[in-house]
Amino acid sequence: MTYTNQTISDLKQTSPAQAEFYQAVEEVLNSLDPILESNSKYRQQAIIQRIVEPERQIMFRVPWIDDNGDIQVNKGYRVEFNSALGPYKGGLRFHPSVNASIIKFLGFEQIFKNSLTGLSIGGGKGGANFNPRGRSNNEIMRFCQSFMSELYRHIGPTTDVPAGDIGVGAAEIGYMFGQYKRLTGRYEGILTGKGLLWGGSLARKEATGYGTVYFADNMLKAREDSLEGKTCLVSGAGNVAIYAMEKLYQLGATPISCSDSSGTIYHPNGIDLELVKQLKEQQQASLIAYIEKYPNAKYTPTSDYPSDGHAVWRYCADAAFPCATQNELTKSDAEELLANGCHLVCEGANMPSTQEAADLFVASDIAYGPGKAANAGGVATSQLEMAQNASMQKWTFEQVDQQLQHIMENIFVTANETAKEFGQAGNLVLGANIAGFRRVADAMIEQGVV
Ligand code: NDP
Ligand code: 2IT
Repeated sequence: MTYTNQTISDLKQTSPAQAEFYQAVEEVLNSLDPILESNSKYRQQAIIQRIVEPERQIMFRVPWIDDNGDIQVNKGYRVEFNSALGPYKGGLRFHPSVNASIIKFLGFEQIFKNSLTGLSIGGGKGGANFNPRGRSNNEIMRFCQSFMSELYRHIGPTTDVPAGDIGVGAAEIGYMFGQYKRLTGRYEGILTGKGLLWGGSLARKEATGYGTVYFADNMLKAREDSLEGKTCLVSGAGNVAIYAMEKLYQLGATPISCSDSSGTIYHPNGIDLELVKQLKEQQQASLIAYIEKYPNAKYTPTSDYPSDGHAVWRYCADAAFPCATQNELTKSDAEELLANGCHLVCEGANMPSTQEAADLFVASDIAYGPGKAANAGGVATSQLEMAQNASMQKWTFEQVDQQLQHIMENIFVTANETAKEFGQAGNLVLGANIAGFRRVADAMIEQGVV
């Protein structure tokens, strides 16, 4: 049995029913053969067995009272996965699908992503199976306060610093920050993605989407190409998708699709980004409202599509930017994209491509930027927010954006050079996984068996 199969088989015994977590582990381990073979210390030090096991997993009850006066109970999570490189860092997701498997897959990815940034941040992730959709502002506030009433004892500016993810934006971060401050009496940088009036960093909101597009730009530059004039399919219509579309327009490309959980908009003239911002950032409305203003744009409800495919990937375009959620791009979607001439896929979301879809992209000669490299701009800018908080400084938008561009270029160069070093030029999945792994694993070894 290969060590990958052995590890997955062991995890299935000790952590049953965690499909997304096994998928993320398998993808990383499949890349590590060359480095494990060329360097025996990683096996001697049992790095694989250690790295797949979180340092600590916190699961807790989140009771709260809804607007009808009824008691609701959700499950809360914080998985503190690896602190070899710094305090645990990673977002909080509020979505009804959240469970231990999803939080562990995200936390595991976060270890390697944070390592790739070159910054001093460990990996963690958390969240709750709370569905903010349809909840009043007061309900969301009460939920966030209850969530923080347990989480506060586990976090701190040098121990664990959560941020946003799906369903957690500036409003939720604000309510959680307020509750932490009330419980502890301390005004400190225990969350990132904070409001600009109270410790947030300029450009953090934009950072993940912008960073993903900077990564794509780097991939294309290395091929003596650019984003100028390219048509782009984007999925999602949340924080990452919106700011990916904004940067695409700034670099001369045209996003022609976006999507949400209920459907997909295809607008070959170019997505009206101001309208999407209005619908999603201000009104929390469905994208179906987009066609009231643009009757010529096409709207496909999610329910109209077969379960093995997604409408958003079925249009002709030069490039694709999955920015919604995990496993939103399947093998049949990947086949369709490749058949339609798409020559760049750059992942703003975490693990948006299924393993089979990712394998197809790697085997083709397109530019393929895996999420843990391409979407690292968000967490990297969170670290810039921590640096500003710790030094009591406030940097300009341009200062932060410059650093973000530099970090994304570095991540591309690191993944690209590492792929070459291990004889697989162009394979950024392998390059990102090995480079991310090597830095964490070496730090773990130097810190002893802890
Ligand atoms: P948001 O909550 O702002 O937006 C998520 C978007 O994806 C929404 O349009 C939502 O639709 C759609 N979506 C979410 N879940 C599903 C689902 N199960 N099926 C279909 N559509 C879905 O989240 P973000 O933009 O912050 O996150 C998007 C992705 O990017 C996630 O994978 C996240 O982990 C990743 N990411 C986020 C970072 C950040 O800084 N925020 C950093 C790095 C990665 P609807 O509007 O209908 O809910
Ligand atoms: O997946 C991610 O990298 C995030 N949701 C951002 C984490 C962070 O700490 O900014």
